[in-house]
Amino acid sequence: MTQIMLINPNLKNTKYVSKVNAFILPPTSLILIGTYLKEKKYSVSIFDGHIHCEVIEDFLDKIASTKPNIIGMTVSVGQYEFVKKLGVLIKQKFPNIIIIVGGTDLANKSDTIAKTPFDYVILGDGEEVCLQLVNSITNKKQPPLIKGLISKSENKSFNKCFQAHLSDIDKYPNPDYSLINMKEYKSGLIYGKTQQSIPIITSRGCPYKCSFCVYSLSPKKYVTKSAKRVFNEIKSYIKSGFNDFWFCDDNFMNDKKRVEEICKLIIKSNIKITWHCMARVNDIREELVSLMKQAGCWQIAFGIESGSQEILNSVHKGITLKQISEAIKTVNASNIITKGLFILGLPKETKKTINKTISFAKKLKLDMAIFFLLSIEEGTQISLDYPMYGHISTSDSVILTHGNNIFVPKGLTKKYLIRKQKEAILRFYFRPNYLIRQLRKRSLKEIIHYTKAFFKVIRI
Ligand code: B12
Ligand code: SF4
Repeated sequence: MTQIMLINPNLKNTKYVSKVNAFILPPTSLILIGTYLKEKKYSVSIFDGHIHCEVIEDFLDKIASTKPNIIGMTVSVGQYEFVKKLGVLIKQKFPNIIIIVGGTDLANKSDTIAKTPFDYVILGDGEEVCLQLVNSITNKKQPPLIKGLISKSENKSFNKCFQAHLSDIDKYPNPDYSLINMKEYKSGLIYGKTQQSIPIITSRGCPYKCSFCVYSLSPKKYVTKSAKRVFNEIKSYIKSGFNDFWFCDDNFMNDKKRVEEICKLIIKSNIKITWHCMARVNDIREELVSLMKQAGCWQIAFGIESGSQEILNSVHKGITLKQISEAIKTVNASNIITKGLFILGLPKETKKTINKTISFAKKLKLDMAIFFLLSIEEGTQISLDYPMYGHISTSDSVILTHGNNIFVPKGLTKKYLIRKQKEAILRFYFRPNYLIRQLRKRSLKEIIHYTKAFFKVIRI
């Protein structure tokens, strides 16, 4: 019988987990792939290195005891070289095991499959492609010639154009969280109201093209699950004992009618849940926010990026400072927590625009502000344009940024950016007015939790 072992090839204490030690999130992509294969009667297990592995050899021990025929690994941002290294070790010790890899970041690599230890690479949405591939392996047939699949026998290089995209995401089964032990994960009160917040993907892609984002060059079309389907998924989790959720779509509120329907279904059914989401400020409407609050929404995170209109325009964010101020005011009025995500050091940034961003963040009456430095991701518009505006500098001493490849705009230095990031955090959080507002809005448990996290971040 075909035994499939899905692996999250990360170690305990990888940077973004260990530095702030605030959260460990479930491997959503593996749960989706695993659920679909399980529904098709395959035997599937998920092994998460984030939870169980101190060193790379720990994966080999687990593989030896699980004895799979097929290993599927997900490649998250910054993990490609590690996954290749693990692939080589697996092939040395278990040459007969077939290795399949998938994940958004793969399509941005310029490798050819022949140079890797992988037997198959899946580009784009993996459900259908993986099922067809596993069927053919099980039936000892040639791998199918389908979009999204690269086999060892071909000498193709990875390329966005080969990505598979699902158009109907309603028809897939509700993700089966019994494939993992949810108790081993923690949302850290950053990604949930409780420690076990279930991530729900209600859409794929995004119709916007912000130049620092992977969607700026992606051919992926924006697709959504229907409101009924989303509600059905929520009910299935409630049955399993979960009532706190994170709609982790990049742009949850893009289809406002759909959000309204989801909220109405929740309110009508009288279920008591809590949830949070990420949205764009231009989608905020007073009546909709009020419905969201009634339906259990406790936090909305906004990509605000900059306090300078020129910088916002130059990264094609498609929003104005006025829209940002109005949206935050509206959401604050409904007593939903507002979280602003900023980037310091975008192309064309100067000392003046960075200071503008910090002052703007303070003026907005946000409940939380996170100041990232720009890490240039492969496959984004910025990754092509950046040499015109500055250079990349590697650093290990950067906080709240996963990649080490920090962008430094012309006229600024890495040291200056790191100093400004800490200054931004201090100036935003150390204000009497801010602290008084938070004491009124947050529970004692949350205040203690965030204070601890704050000091951890500041000490780095
Ligand atoms: C949740 C999340 C996180 C969580 C991680 C949670 C986790 N458990 O891994 C946190 C907050 C920690 C995080 C951090 C970062 N993230 Co993030 N994150 C997301 C988010 C919002 C949802 C991920 C998700 O669950 N997607 C849903 C699943 C269904 O999609 P998927 O993962 O692509 O999986 C499908 C396919 O890729 C494929 N597949 C994937 N794995 C496998 C494995 C096999 C075997 C097969 C067959 C198929 C397959 O099939 C899946 C189903 O179709 C996405 C945006 C989004 N909506 O996708 C961004 C996103 C993935 N993150 C992104 C980035 C840039 C980052 C950071 C680098 C940010 C930063 N600078 O710090 C860090 C990197 C950390 C890391 N090592 O991954 C980018 C990735 C860009 C890229 N190059 O691909 C995204 C796309 C956001 C964006 N719009 O730019 N992130
Ligand atoms: S940054 Fe947000 S709004 Fe912009 S393209 Fe990416 S997901 Fe869409």
